[in-house]
Amino acid sequence: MSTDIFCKVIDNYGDIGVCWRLCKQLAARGEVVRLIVDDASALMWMAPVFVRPRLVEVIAWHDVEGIETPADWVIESFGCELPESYIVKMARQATLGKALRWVNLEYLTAERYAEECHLLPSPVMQGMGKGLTKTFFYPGFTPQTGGLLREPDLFERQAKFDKTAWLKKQTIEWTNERIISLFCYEPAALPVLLAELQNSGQSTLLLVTAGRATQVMNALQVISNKTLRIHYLPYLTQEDYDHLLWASDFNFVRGEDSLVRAIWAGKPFAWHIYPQGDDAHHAKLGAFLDAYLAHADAVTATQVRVVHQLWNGIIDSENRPAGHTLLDLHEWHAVSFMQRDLWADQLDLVSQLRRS
Ligand code: TRH
Repeated sequence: MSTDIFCKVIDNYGDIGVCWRLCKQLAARGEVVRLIVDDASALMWMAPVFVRPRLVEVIAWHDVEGIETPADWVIESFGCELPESYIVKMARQATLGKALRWVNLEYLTAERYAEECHLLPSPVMQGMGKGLTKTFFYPGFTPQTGGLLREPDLFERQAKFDKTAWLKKQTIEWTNERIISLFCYEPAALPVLLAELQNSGQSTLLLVTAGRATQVMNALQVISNKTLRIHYLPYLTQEDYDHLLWASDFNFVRGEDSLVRAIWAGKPFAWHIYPQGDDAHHAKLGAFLDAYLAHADAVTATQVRVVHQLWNGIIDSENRPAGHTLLDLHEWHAVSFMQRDLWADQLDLVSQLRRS
């Protein structure tokens, strides 16, 4: 089985992050995988050459002409639009009788339309690809969707994870404080969070990820004090980013891929959703919270919703309901734990893809 995955990097790391995870999981099944990407620079830290699975070949988008025969499976990620020359080759293969699967992998959402549109075929009626059929694949949180990316050995690795040893290897000094990881855009409520942490009765080690989270912290000129120690991280490999989530007691995540990884970590987390111009992300966030909090008690559900509204700038700190802090973790832990197990019972994305 061979697969070509096409990826265009819009901004940030989600597009290439998801595609790379998909590449790794297909390669781990013994399949031959090519990633055709317009900007592979993030792979330098996300997947340095020494940790790359050997079966994934990374091809620059402008070198796509060099591909003579399209793979058995062609995955167009997030509507990135395949190069015409490649579509011509797909059409030629199809006329020679090759059974070729063309899948458009969509963004993850808990909104209803993911169930409605998952696996809808879209026959190409004109142009170079006339006669071919593209199938829409929607990842999601219910059995009626394409599921979530999850490696078969994920929980086994998690159970063996040694937090102390990992922190030491990363040269992170840890004196048993609560650990919080921070991966975010520019959340309006960040100063509120930092003030809460600085004035809290509990010591915290804040691990700040490289890139925008570090920049926003630098702009605020935050300095460590007795209760809040701040440690700035370099860019981590995807494996080590997972380890960071497992080592932390609370995770701030953003975009879609780190959200899924935070779910699998089974710890409480707050999601900074990728903002869209027309506020379409408000409905997306609401749909996710409905799913995540489906089994939570009313008090915890309200608390988690308020935190997400604050963190995503939907309400501002002055207007937050009385008694709500950003980090009251007690019951939240149980919610994450239970929901992780429920979602882990569903078939993972790669298995669903191969059955589709
Ligand atoms: O970077 P993101 O904000 O990506 C976004 C979203 O996916 C958004 O929906 C999309 O439209 C936009 O990109 C273009 O967040 P996300 O999705 O969590 O991707 C981050 C990836 O980076 C994820 O695979 C984890 C990885 N990562 C590392 O490997 N090492 C690191 O040190 C960090 C901080 C992240």
